[in-house]
Amino acid sequence: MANSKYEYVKKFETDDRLSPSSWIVVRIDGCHFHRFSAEHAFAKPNDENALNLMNSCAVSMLEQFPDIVFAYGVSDEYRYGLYFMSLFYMEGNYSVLPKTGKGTQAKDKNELLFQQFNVNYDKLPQMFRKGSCIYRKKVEEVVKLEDTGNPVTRTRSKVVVEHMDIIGPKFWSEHPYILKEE
Ligand code: DGT
Ligand code: MG
Ligand code: MG
Ligand code: MG
Ligand code: MG
Repeated sequence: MANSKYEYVKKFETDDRLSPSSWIVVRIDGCHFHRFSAEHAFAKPNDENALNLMNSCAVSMLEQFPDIVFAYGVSDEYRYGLYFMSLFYMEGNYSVLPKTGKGTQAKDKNELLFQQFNVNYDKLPQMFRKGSCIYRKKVEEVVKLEDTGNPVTRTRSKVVVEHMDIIGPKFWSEHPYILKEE
């Protein structure tokens, strides 16, 4: 990013304190992943095995660290969303990013994808199109059957990997418990 046209993003970094109700998102990006993927002959533009491996790592992260409530992976990067923690409250840089991006010109990108890789975006697997989301899903589990045959269930949290749209409100209204503190 240094000395590139994305240098301007630095301007959004400040070392002021976070307001107490801010979410913390840690972004981890593969270093020189372009070179790494060439050296290891990764499939272009998406290598399914590599993405699955990154997803497995992210699942382990959620299993080990209860403070991570949501993870989103795309390309060589993963973002981990944490409940606000007093430990990080005092230090670190953060960016307050403008809410609207420059128009994404999805049509142009799809055209480029088709020309360069002969890939039809609409026919790609969901993982390549939407990225990967890791979160704790509430699932009903049958623990035993009563004498009458009625199942006794309990709600359990299971770390899952899904590839769905998280930009719209649908997912969030269906899973309100993700962003609520226990
Ligand atoms: P950086 O982050 O500044 O050290 O540089 P890079 O090379 O990691 O570049 P970045 O993070 O801006 O962009 C990710 C690069 O990794 C980009 O060149 C596309 C490549 N890449 C990501 N996922 C895949 C994949 O599944 N297969 C292949 N062949 N390349 C991938
Ligand atoms: Mg980069
Ligand atoms: Mg970089
Ligand atoms: Mg990278
Ligand atoms: Mg990247």
